[in-house]
Amino acid sequence: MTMVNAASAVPAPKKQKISQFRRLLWHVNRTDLGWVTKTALTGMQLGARAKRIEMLNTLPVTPEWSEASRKLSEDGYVDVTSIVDRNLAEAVAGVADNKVSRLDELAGKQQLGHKSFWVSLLDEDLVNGAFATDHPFVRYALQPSVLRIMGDFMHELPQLSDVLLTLSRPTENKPLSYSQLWHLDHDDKRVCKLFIYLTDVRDNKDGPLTFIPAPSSKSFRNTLKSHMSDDKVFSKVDRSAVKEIIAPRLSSFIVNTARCLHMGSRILSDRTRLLYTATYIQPPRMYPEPPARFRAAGSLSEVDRAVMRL
Ligand SMILES: O=C(O)CCC(=O)C(=O)O
Repeated sequence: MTMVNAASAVPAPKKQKISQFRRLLWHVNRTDLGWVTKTALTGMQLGARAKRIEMLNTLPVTPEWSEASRKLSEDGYVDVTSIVDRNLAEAVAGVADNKVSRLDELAGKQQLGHKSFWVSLLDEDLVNGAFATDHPFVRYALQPSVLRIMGDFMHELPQLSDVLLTLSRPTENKPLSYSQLWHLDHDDKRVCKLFIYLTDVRDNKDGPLTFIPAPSSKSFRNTLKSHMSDDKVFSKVDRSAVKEIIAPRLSSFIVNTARCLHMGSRILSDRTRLLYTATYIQPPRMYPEPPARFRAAGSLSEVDRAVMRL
């Protein structure tokens, strides 16, 4: 008698095979093998890359910014509080404070997604999901110092992917989830985030952004598991490697979140934490471009347009 395996008797539909292939590619791209994909994509757009290098070189440079870029490359993070434009940071904080003062009204309108401990407060500023380029959140992300520091690290003008305001609140006795667990960002192969604390982060009850510098995070680079518990992480890395960013309101820092294992928003008691985040990647993007996140308003330089793909 011939036995036929039910699974092999019916051929898998073509579509299913494609999606399995995509899933596999997605996993592979998260590991160091993803550099093969990235290099191939970059190779197909060498002209665009040359132009982005040229544009990076038109930006001003100072010894302090070069040192910050060196630190970002070596350690995976750098404090830029003394480098960034304080007035722009104040403008970001002004927008954020206004949103928080209307929290109940805004939270009521929002459809809370899976990250119920994060309330996104900027929805009302978007038109078709896009920010105007003269919005303080966008202007902060376009500062020449930031573009230069990140660009020197990426060896070309970075691409601004998103800007975000998040209010983190206590999750009481719920198990830790999503960004409260240790993870690497896999938006692309090179991802850096620019943060501003918009409330004081005085101790660990305020849920500081917490990370492990790039050299000590190395052993997690090819881990397929996306979010990890403390136990899992500390079975491989000594706790002394951990950096908690305890810093006052308007502190600003850049973290290479693709290379530094990180987590945060573990808010305790009655605390809340307000955080600005701008996400940058090294182009060309590995995955299909999402819908436009920025819409032109006011005058824009060639560099600004290239950074936002406008
Ligand atoms: O809430 C936090 O501090 C973590 C943020 C985070 O994981 C991220 O922006 O990738």
